[in-house]
Amino acid sequence: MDSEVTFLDVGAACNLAKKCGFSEAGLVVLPHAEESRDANRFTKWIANGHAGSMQYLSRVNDGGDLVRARVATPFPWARSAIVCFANYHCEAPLSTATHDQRSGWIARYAWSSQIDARGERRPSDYHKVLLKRLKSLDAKLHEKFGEFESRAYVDTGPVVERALATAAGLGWTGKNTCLIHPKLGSFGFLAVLLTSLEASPEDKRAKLVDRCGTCRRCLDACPTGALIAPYQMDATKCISYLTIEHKGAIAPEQMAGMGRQVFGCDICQDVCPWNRKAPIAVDAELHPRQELVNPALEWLASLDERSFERVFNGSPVRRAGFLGMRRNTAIAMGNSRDQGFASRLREWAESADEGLRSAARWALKQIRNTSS
Ligand code: B12
Ligand code: SF4
Ligand code: SF4
Repeated sequence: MDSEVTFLDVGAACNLAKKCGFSEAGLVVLPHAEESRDANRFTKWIANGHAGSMQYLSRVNDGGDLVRARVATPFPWARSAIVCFANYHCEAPLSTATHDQRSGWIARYAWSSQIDARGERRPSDYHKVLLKRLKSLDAKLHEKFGEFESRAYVDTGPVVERALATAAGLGWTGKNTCLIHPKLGSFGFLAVLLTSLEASPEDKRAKLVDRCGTCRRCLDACPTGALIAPYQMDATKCISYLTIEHKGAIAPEQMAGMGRQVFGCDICQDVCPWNRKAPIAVDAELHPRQELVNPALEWLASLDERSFERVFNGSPVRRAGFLGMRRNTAIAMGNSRDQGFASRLREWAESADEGLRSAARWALKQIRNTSS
């Protein structure tokens, strides 16, 4: 233990985070200056029903407080947070670039892969990849500071990561609600290490100002109206929610807007000028799989449960589930208006699964309406 070091300082924290494989990092003293504002925004978002069926977001403690609204509620010992950013931008085309409606779109963040111990390329999942990096950062800090309390989270912890990232000076919240780093853009994952270490007060970074200006490309491009106002999303309308989080049948009025997105959605980031010059990530553990870029709908439809497991085991795509992906594929087929999908859809229209059945029946109707 280094007895000279009493405070965690931003330079040291960021350097260590970069050594552990992150593209960028910031440090925030807790509670931070804008915690009450952010807690109010989160509370209002939940009260408006914008979280839909994602019940884990609206969990309350015995005192009735929303667990996620303030870091101090679940983690009263937390004095600082190191917020890390891992770039996942890559060379592949944008979702908005293709006009081939017979191909689907899987969100860029889910393309990742790495070479396994046997030398084979296998799907990777950012949750696991980045948690390992956060744990190594945690271990390095323990070497330096000795005993202290800490928790490492990538996506799944009870914290609003984008609020912490903004407070840590990593970027600003765009009108599409994404955290935008001024140099790296928004195709980046966030990972948070909460610690009981006091952070040096003079290390507080100046918060980055909003650089969206008069732009509103994301609001105009969102096909389902999920961005209900600048900086505000109703997740129940977002294609990412519908294709990944929402289980079962999707309302017919929502299916047309989903276009060809079969897992997640990148539209409001693909149109964002801040992603145009963003550097390409070189990350062996998050290497894009070409077969997931503009995948043919017919290929996705042809996967049976076993081959689905082979292709997606270890990948974030597995979260949607086999039948969920079939449901999403059926909707994309309907939106393609391509007659060639009719026989596959007729088969699915008799499925025992309500989500798939209703999607396939809706899709057949779209195709029939086009041909009549
Ligand atoms: C639930 C969730 C979703 C939901 C809801 C998304 C949402 N906008 O709230 C759904 C399923 C739709 C979703 C989609 C996606 N998600 Co998501 N998601 C989460 C999760 C688990 C919680 C988010 C949350 O608490 N939302 C509630 C709202 C209130 O909070 P927020 O939007 O995160 O926070 C900011 C804004 O709301 C803003 N705000 C609110 N009101 C106002 C008003 C004004 C004036 C201003 C300026 C700001 C403002 O303040 C908050 C802080 O700055 C986080 C991980 C985590 N633990 O935080 C990942 C996370 C936000 N998701 C992530 C990703 C990658 C995605 C997708 C890109 C995946 C995809 N390609 O399909 C899309 C992006 C869609 C989008 N435009 O946001 C990343 C975001 C990285 C980044 N650079 O921003 C996160 C951080 C996961 C991670 N660890 O990397 N996600
Ligand atoms: S991810 Fe897609 S559906 Fe969701 S807000 Fe962005 S453009 Fe709209
Ligand atoms: S598209 Fe424009 S308004 Fe939307 S987040 Fe990017 S810069 Fe901001």
